Amino acid sequence: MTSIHSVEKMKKAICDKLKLNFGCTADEATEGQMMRASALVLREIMADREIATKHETRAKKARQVHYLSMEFLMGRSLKKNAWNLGVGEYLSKAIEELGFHASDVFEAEPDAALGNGGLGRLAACYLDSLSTLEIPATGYSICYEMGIFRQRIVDGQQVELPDEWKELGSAWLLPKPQEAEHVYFGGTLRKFWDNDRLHVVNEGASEVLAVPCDMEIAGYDTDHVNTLRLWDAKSTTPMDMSLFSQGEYLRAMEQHAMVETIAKVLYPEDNHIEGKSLRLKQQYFFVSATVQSVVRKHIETYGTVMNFHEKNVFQINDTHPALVIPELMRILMDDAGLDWDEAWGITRQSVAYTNHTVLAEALERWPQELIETLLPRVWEIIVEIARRYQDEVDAYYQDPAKTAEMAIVWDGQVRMANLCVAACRTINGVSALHSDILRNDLFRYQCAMTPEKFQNVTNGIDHRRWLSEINPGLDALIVELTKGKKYLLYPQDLKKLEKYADDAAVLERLGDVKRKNKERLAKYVKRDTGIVLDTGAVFDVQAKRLHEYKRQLLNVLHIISLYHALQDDPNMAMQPHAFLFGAKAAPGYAVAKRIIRLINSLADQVNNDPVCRDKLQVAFLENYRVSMAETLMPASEVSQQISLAGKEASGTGNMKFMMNGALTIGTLDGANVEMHEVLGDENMFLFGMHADEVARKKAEGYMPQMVYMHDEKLHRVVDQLKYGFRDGVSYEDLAQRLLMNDEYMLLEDFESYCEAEARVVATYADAKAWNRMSLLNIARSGIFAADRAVAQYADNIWHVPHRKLS
Ligand code: 26W
Repeated sequence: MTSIHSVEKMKKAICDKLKLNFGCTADEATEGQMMRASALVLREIMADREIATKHETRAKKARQVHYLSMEFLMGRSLKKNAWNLGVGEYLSKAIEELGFHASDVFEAEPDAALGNGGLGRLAACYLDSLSTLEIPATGYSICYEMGIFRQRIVDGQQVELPDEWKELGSAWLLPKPQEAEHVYFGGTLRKFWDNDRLHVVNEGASEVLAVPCDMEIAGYDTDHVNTLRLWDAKSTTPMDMSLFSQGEYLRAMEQHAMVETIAKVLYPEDNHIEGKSLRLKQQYFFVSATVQSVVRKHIETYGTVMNFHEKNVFQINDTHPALVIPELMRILMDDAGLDWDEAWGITRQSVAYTNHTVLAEALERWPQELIETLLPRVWEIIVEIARRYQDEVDAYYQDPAKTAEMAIVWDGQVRMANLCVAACRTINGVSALHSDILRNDLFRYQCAMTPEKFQNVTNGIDHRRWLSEINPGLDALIVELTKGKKYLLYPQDLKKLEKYADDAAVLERLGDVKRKNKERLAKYVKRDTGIVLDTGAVFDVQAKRLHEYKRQLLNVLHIISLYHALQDDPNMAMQPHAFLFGAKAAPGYAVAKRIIRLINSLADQVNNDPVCRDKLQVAFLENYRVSMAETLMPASEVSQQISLAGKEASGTGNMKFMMNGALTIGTLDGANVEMHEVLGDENMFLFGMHADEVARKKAEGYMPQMVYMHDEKLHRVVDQLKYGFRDGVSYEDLAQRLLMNDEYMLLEDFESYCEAEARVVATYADAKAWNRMSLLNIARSGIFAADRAVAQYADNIWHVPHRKLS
């Protein structure tokens, strides 16, 4: 292995890769080629360490974690990997000395956007901590050819474009065809008894080859390197030319195309099920390949499956990989020859389930016929699990209503969450409030039967990426004030900042860091949207998926009210205020798309009305994604976390903003509750109903029209939606939605939200007070590090040892 621990050595290593892989010198290389060559240099170190880590795990017979997720929203890796490997400086300097701008080369890397939002980004952050905590772990997912769509705004509306990331992004992938697995769909079951054992054979099934493409995951300050294994789908039969001669060329082509659609594209629905058979195929495809490969390796090491649960644990990221339960049963019974009770004993100890949403429309249910025809053996096993569980429930409650509610198969549907709760060793929510809702509401009857299975692990974020890497100015200040880099491995060290809460010089420097970051963002926004942001304005940001429960529309209603105030009194003194939005809507979610268009109509109005000059700005940032968040978070001053209480499982953007010194305006929802616990009323801007009040109000019969009639300001704002703005588009549909139904109770929380916004602005007027709050937010954000969350999973759920960070 070539050493790269100096600029000269790094330059040589890069040039060698350029020569070997692209047949060019640095002078002739493109930025993309530089990026790929740099990636290859880093991979050479990681590959050695990955092999060493595997050998060690095997030699120690260590228990392993298998993290199954339909989504890993990795973003870019070049800077991050260099940073984790401790060669960030050498790499940047080498690139510069070879005649490039390091930032241009880093930015040439496409985001690996194999995820929608929170759940996918969480999985990516956890991979970093799993390696850093030296836990033997592997992530498993699908090697989608296209990740989440690229968003363009055309005439104010969202247009989706394909995200072809692999051209450059595949620099991180190592295909391993020798470790391919076969996955079968359809067919018919033939059963026979032989040697006192029931044999099940699936005949006439169609076969798909699952080829692993591995990505190395380096931890920080450790040689431990884990793997993210992404399965690609390939046809097993080479194109059958005999069919061609029989005039069946097209059929042969179709077969190929059908198989390879499995890994074509990530489904862009977030928090909403579509029930498409291709999605079920994707789920079974990656789950079956994963279980087969894990069991195969287990048998290679131990020669038996009887101790499988002692050496392996599957963590499933929401219910999307829930088929791991019947698939493991199938393999243990049909391939390894165990009987039902033996297989069940192993399976139920091997799988743990994390729930990430309580929205009814996001809870997966599959039509029975779909599973029955696509996965006949898996279907039989699900039916048997369901039957046995139903017997238990009947015996416990003797109440048909509860049996119906808790059933796994009911009314022609398979309910994946109920399957997971019945089969898994633990069930956990992702914030204190969310886990309470699981225990006391969504799964209350199951929880009464097995309370010990229900846990909480509040989410966390990779603070090395989301603070140190993306906010070098703040990192430098922290390193200086806390006297070292200890916080990188021990985030609670951020607490040391608290003693500077009243140090005027420090607070001013904190303000300077923010100002520079705002200037950097303003440049980006100008390049991207043409809008010239006033860097003296307060940067008030809502960046997350577009969903009604997240209430971007509430933010809009408030902005319209400010606009009205300015129209009534053009001379009104006002703190300049820039409202920034970033959000993708699921392509089929019409209301979400209307809200995007509304934001753009409002932006067009406000940004072109002289009354708003130097006072009010609105910008919708196109194509919100991980790499944009990396520029956005350090520059944000106000973080909008305004979901209806009880709906946002945790939120993780809220943590990223806080860590970068933004102050939160938010409801007591998800992890905002824990945030409030450490910050108190005085360091964040709370508003709105609490979850229990929401429930009570809904039960009493909430009438949005009454609120509308009694609040003049709100009345005018809602009417404005009907008239629309200068582009002539009416938003009467959205107004009607609020007045007739208002499922997420925007009107009820409007007044309280406006008051909280007023408090934000009043506080901002006092720069010192603001920076003090900002400093305390950073100082107390350590609990939201992913290292803490992953250590809790390791201690309380997986029972695996890990590196102790202190
Ligand atoms: C089947 C369609 C579908 C796709 C994705 C349903 C549900 C999902 C995800 C579970 C949605 C999601 O990303 N949930 C978010 O998970 C984050 C990580 O735990 C939480 O912080 C967010 O609050 C939650 O909305």
